Amino acid sequence: MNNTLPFFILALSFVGCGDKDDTGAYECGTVHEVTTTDDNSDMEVYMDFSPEDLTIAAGDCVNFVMSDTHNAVEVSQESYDTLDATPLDGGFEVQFGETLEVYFGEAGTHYYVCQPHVTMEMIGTITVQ
Ligand SMILES: [Cu+2]
Repeated sequence: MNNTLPFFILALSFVGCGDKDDTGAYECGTVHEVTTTDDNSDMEVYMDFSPEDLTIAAGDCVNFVMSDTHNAVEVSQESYDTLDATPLDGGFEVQFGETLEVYFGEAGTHYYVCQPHVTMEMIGTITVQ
């Protein structure tokens, strides 16, 4: 078992500017979860993040659990509004089949999309209060 890998993943995952503990890692307040499904028997469910819109407190984390056919890529509000999948510079990116905990340290709204399904309105928001 390679013990350094989880720390490597954590180091890559934080996009906010929050408090660091002694090890240099961010400490999450509440950890929320956003999931997707690969079961396309109900396309309404398949084409959605669950939950689609999430409100959290500053300092919380969101654990994105992406199934194999979806990703979650942060975009600008303009891209979100126009169903455009261009990644936001410095934004978070959760790859297909990846589980990634993302830290949100500051108030604001983050917009993200599933790139292959953005035109089917597979989009979501994280509102940090
Ligand atoms: Cu998708």
